[in-house]
Order: sequence, then C-alpha cells, then structure tokens
Amino acid sequence: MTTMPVERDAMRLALELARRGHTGINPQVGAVIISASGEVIAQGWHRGAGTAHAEVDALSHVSAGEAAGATAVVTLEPCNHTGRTGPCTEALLEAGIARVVFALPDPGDASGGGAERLRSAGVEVEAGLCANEARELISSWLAVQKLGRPHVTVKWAQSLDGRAAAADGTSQWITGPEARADVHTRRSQSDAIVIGTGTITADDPSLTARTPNGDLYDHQPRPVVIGERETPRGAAIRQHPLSPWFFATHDLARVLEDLRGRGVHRVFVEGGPTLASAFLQSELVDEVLVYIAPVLIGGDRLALTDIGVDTISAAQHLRILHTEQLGADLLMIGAPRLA
Ligand code: AOF
Ligand code: ZN
Repeated sequence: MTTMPVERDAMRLALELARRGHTGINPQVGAVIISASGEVIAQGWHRGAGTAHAEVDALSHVSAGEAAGATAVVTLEPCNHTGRTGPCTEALLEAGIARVVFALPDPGDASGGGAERLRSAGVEVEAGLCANEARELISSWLAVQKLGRPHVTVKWAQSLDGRAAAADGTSQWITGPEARADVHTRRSQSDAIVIGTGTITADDPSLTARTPNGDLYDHQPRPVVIGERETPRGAAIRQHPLSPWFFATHDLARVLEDLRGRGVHRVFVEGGPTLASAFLQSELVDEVLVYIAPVLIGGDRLALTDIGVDTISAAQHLRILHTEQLGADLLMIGAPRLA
C-alpha cells in the first residue's frame, strides 16, 4: 500500500471527526478532502442514521470544481448503495475526486462494493490505512454486522455451590465490593441491561452504572424489562436516567432484533435465573460472566434453571476466555461453543 504522510495525518483527523458522531444503527465515520497540493480543504463526519454520510458532509463544504483531482480520506469504504441517503461513490465521482484512501471495508451486503465501483470509474483506491484504529472505533458496530444481532453477555453472581439466592429468596451481596465494582464498569460499557420482571419484584435494582463512590458513569445502559408482570410505579428502575423499554414477548430473538433497530450493539443480561436460562437455551449468548463467591448456600435456588439440557451429552460447553480474582471472589468469563 502506498500512502503519503499527508494522507496518514488526514486519516488521523478523519478518525477524530468520526468520534464526534453518535454510535447507533450506523457506524461512526469521518472524511477529509485533500487538494492535489496536499492541503486539507474539507472535513466531514456522519451524525447518525438518516443524516448525510461523512463523505457527502465533507463535500458540502467545497465549492463546485474545488474537489476536482482531490483525494478523499475516509475511515470506512464509501458506500455504494441508496439507503436512507444516496451512494457516496456517486457523490465522490460527481465531485471529480481522483483518489480515495479508506481504512476499513464496509462489510454490509447492500452497502459494500464501493471500492470496486470507484476503481471501475478510474479512481485510484487504497484500502487499509490506520485499519486497526478504525476497527477499534467501530468494533461493536462491526460485531453487530457479523452476528446479525447485538452482542449478548449474560452475567450472574453465585455461591461456590452454584446458588444465586438463599431459601428465603435473599440474594443481595453474595459477592463483595470488588466484584460489584467490576459489574458496574461493564454495565457502563453496555448499551442495554436486560432484566426480567421477576427480578424487579424480587430485588428492585436501579440498573444504573455507578462508580464505587456512588457517582453515575457518563454512559448509562438502557434498562430493558422483559416479562408480563407490571413494573410497580415505585420501582427503582423508574428513577433510571434513561426510561426503561418494556417487552411483554418471550421471543428473545425478536427482542434483540428490535434492540438492534434502536442502535443497541452490546446487551448485558442481568435478569435472574429464568431469563439467563432462556437466553442460553435460545443460543443467543456470546459471553457468560460468572462471579463466584466463596460461600456455600445449598437449597434449590440455583443460578440457572432449565437450559434445555436433559442428558449430559447435551451439556452446553464453554471456552474459558478469562479468569480473575476480584477481592475474595472469582470472575470467570466463558464463550458458549455453539454447534
Ligand atoms: C459511508 N459513509 O458516513 C457511513 C456509511 O441507510 P444509510 O444511508 O443510513 O446507510 C447506512 C449504511 O451505510 C451503514 O450500514 C454502513 O454500511 C454505511 N455507512 N457509509 O459511506 C458514512 N456512515
Ligand atoms: Zn455513504
């Protein structure tokens, strides 16, 4: 790949511009136009679904003819489709852009093919500049494109003997402060926390992401409640800075599809044994996070209920991705091996 230092600087600028956009259904994308003499003549970024793509935003800042023979530096392959807006390839061609440098290919079936289209129209195209940085920036959007649904993490806390609660239903503070702080950090990195109505009644969680001294993290996950039971008016979840979304359906694939349509990329399921089991049984789980406290509880309040395993050969096997001691507790992260 042959790119010039000025193009590398422009790509860094484009990555900065991309960050100004919101994460959502669409990826964050930035674009910079450099003249044949190597000067930055326009900058643009994508502000979210339904608004101009980064390239079109940048081109809107140049006068007619000014971009003829210029280079467009973009963090994502220019799209070649008519979605909510027109194809960027055509806008670039119309402006007389002679060279396009982009970081990452667009994995979309419909939107991809931009590089080929540009090349066949005689534009010089270079791919891969700053690809790692660009990939990191839109990693959760890329994961959603690959999976076809949001990334799902199921979390629970349990005693060493696999119980999530004592016989009277009390379950709070099985694990210690370090484990709880870890949960809150992970909540703040999610777009939505999914919970069942049963857990709301039993635990009345606030589902906010808080630092150890009680402050709210800047990024809060959306509370999502699944189940038929009414959420009481006085429930703590109703004080969450983001108002909860409610789903009466038990079709989890449909819930995830709906969440994806609302721009949710990362889902954190904290819903209690029934909901965690339903996600596992539906094979809609990418990551299992288990916080294990060195306590024994006994009894029948198990961390999971029925996950559809009735014989040992049907057990769900996990690949362990990570283990860590958090205070007195253990964290194990596993990925289900799906057939
Ligand atoms: C680009 N530049 O700035 C962005 C691109 O339906 P639309 O019009 O909102 O298009 C969305 C798709 O376009 C999105 O899924 C992704 O493949 C691509 N995003 N492409 O050329 C941009 N945001
Ligand atoms: Zn586009």
